[in-house]
Amino acid sequence: MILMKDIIREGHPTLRQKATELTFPLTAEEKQFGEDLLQFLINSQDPELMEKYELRSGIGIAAPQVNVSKRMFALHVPDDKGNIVSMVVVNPKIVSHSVELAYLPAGEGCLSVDREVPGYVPRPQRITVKYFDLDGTEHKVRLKNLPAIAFQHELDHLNGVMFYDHINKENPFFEVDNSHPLD
Ligand code: K1U
Ligand code: NI
Repeated sequence: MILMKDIIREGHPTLRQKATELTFPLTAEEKQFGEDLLQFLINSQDPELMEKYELRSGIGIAAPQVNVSKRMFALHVPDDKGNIVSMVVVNPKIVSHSVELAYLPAGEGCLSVDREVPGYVPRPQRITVKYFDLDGTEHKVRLKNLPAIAFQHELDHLNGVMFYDHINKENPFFEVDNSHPLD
């Protein structure tokens, strides 16, 4: 079971590395690790388990955050209708994205960052992605709004990018062209 003590924090070099692709079939350990990533998110969103294990709530977690530099992450995030988008993602690619950008008005947080970093993180509002699941089946899906933002936040972790790299240094609340807040 993944706990907060297993999550590395900013300053750790793994968070700045480009993670390596996985090869299929995955090993039993790699599959179990993917399931553990998703279970962490489910546990972290359960008020009782969150308190019992002192978890910070998360909608995504990437393998490098657990010091595993492989291209895998999990999402467990509500869409606009309140349906949960729950997936373990291996070797993801964004195949296309909207010109329109969206940002969370309260900014982004990160399980690897133990401080508030104010500012907007504008990202494409809609993305079409390809990825493999733990069984090696390829998927092509469209995501928008919060699931799209979360997917991009986690994909950034696989490329050594932190959310605050996207914040305008001079004016953290600068509204770039084509961008609007998500409600
Ligand atoms: O990758 C991480 O560190 C987790 C992070 C991912 C994230 C994606 C997109 C925007 C912000 C953050 C989090 O999950 S922080 C917690 C969070 O945003 C949240 C938790 C529970 C409910 C709603 C949001
Ligand atoms: Ni993060």
